[in-house]
Amino acid sequence: MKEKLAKIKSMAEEALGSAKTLDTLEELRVKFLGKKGELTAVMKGMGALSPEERPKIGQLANEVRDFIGTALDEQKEKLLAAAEEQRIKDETIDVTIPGNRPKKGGKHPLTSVLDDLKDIFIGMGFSIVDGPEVELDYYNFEALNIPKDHPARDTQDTFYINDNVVLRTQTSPVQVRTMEKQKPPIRIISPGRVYRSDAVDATHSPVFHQVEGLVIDKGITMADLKGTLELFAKKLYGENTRLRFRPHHFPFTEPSAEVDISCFNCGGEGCRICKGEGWIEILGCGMVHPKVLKNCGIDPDVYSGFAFGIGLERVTQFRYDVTDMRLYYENDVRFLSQF
Ligand code: 2U9
Repeated sequence: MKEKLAKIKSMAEEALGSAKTLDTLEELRVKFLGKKGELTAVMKGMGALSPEERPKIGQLANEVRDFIGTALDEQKEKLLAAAEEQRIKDETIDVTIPGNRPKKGGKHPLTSVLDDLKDIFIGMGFSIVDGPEVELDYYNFEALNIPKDHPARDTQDTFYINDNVVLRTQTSPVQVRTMEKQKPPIRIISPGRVYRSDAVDATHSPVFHQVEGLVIDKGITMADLKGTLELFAKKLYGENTRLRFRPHHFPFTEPSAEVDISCFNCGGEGCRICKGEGWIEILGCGMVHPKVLKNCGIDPDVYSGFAFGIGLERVTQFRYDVTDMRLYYENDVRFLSQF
């Protein structure tokens, strides 16, 4: 039995010394010290020993059990220490490696041009006014002298929420609401989203953006309209820009005009950008119709005013040479990162 115990001790010593994981250590504990382990088997056999031998072998067995227990603890400590050392090594930070540069965001081209437009008009004393995109038929059409049978009112052109409510087709209702609330002088621009029932292609979108302007005061004439728009165009497209007013018709202005700028690319010679015309149409405008003033509670015998409407997508197209409107809305970073 002595030999058996000595063998268990030397086997355990060797096996524990070479154990590489905590799982292996646990297996060895069960193998040597467990209920069905080798040492227990020896102790169970002690009943067959003589009374003189029993305490000696008993003491020896205890010594072997303590030895194995201590060896298990020591090996466990060693493994834990080695694991900790490895972890610290793995977590070492190389502070000399360059960091990951975060990608910088930027303004959407429409936002960028809108910000420029706002700056220009704020510089001329205009305020910026917001309003609802879901609008009453009255503010979008009726108050603006757009008659019941006007094609713009057709469901083919306008999104109807119900008989009296539409998605605004222009930002003009914002001006109507302002005139109802505020006495002249009024000098405002109303930028924002507008909706028309158009199919998507390179030049149409059911959602686009307008910047409309309105000036109302005593003695406002078409000279004020021309002067204001000329200053605006020169600031946006350069000092050499010339304007051309062509007669037009809008129900809410009289007289009305469409405005072209001399081509900023060729100066009027004719090129790809102006399609050989030398002129580029950028906005519509006119003197506010007396009926519209009256509808908004302003006496047309005392006050007069002018209004204009600018398509933001169109102005941006000429600023950045964007040839397809869809690019504005697809959020492709390859497009957006160019601005
Ligand atoms: C009130 C009175 C008059 C706003 C105006 C235009 C001319 C115009 C177009 C520009 C390109 C629409 O986005 S577009 O297709 N707009 O030509 N807009 S005058 O006239 C008003 C507005 C409000 C009370």
